[in-house]
Amino acid sequence: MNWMSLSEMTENLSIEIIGAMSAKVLDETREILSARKEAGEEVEFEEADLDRRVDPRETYGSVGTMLIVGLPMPKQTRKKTNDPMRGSVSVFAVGEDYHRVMQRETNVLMERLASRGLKGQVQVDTGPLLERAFAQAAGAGFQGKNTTIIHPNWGSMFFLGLILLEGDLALERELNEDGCGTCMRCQNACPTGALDRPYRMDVKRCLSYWTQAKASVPFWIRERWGDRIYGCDTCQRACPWNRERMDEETDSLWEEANPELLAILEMNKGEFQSRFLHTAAGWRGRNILRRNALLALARPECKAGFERVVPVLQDPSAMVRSFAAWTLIRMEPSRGRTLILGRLETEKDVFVREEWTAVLAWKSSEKMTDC
Ligand code: B12
Ligand code: SF4
Ligand code: SF4
Repeated sequence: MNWMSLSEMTENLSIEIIGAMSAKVLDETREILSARKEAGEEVEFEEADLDRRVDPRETYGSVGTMLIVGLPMPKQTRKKTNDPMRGSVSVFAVGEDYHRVMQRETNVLMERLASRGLKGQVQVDTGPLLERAFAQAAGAGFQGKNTTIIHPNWGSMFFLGLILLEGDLALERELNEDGCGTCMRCQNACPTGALDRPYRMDVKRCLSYWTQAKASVPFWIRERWGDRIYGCDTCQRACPWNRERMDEETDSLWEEANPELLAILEMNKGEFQSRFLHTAAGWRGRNILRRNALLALARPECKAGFERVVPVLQDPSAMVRSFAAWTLIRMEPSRGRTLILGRLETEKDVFVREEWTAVLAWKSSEKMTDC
């Protein structure tokens, strides 16, 4: 089968086959991963076994050919509202969860491939293989300085999936050249310095990571949180390759992408399920999104919400309760401090007491420290 007949197999689907290569181990990438591991730069969402991340046969057995599929993210207006009481959900997490869309579409593709006698398996996001590294190796795009894979038609606004076929079809695509040149827009736009070194990301400085992490969020990260509810698009919005995908006039997903912060904070389990469970923003659970709403509300311009945050000091979740002090003090420093000092006397949970005490002692720092 040649490249032409292969790419026709996604007719009438939203996915496209954007790269292909004979299966191989990515030795250079393994070295990079090993150096990151030694430097303690890994995070909990990453596969710990390095061989499984760079060797397709470690997990998927007999693999001869790797196809890279791309699914474009929804095109939408990202014209921000001036309303400070609304937050932002990243483009990748609005609409139907991409894992589901990709699964549905790749199932159809797999059936079509099977009708030509080809057998294989699919990986989308949650598998061990490093999708961006294979996408680059297979010529599906180039890796930008913000570390995303950039495709000539979609910029970086697309999801990746891998199809691991038995048998070597000897399909190779030309490697895409680096398309960044002297540009540094993403690096300059990143609010936390996570892209200080081009083509590398310091994950523990990345706000997208912190919107998903369950650990306590460092104060200097909280200060740079902005209005984020889930994910971060800043280094992608800054990228000239994404200009077209960001300029649409209509947006059916606007409400979902710009939710009212207090509504997220106050949502019950049923509301969480109907609002988020079908999206990619739901997997960390309701309280992580409520915590993120607290961090997004922690700005003086949100002080109209002060009275509605006060009851959260008695929330059943100690984690959520612990963050409410930060929000109230950032909204209205003097009123917030007096309130928290009073509540400290009756708060029983040691973890919450420690968090509130640290917030009371906190002084604004411009310095970005290690996490
Ligand atoms: C864990 C994870 C995250 C983590 C950590 C990401 C990271 N950099 O490590 C967090 C939560 C932060 C995250 C954020 C995002 N993610 Co994510 N994430 C993943 C996941 C599950 C694994 C990635 C991983 O293990 N990374 C580890 C590092 C080592 O990989 P890497 O950054 O690609 O590293 C390469 C280069 O940076 C470079 N490099 C790294 N260190 C060094 C050091 C030296 C010396 C050198 C020379 C080079 C170098 O070489 C590496 C190999 O090519 C993948 C899916 C998958 N299974 O692969 C999705 C994935 C990468 N994420 C994706 C998306 C969409 C995002 C977000 C855009 C979501 C958002 N809007 O918030 C952001 C991206 C922000 C950004 N600028 O990259 C897409 C990327 C699509 C694309 N077009 O590129 C993927 C592929 C999911 C998918 N199936 O579509 N993600
Ligand atoms: S996703 Fe946000 S915080 Fe992370 S590297 Fe990009 S701009 Fe920086
Ligand atoms: S903003 Fe510029 S440097 Fe960053 S990924 Fe895009 S083209 Fe490359």
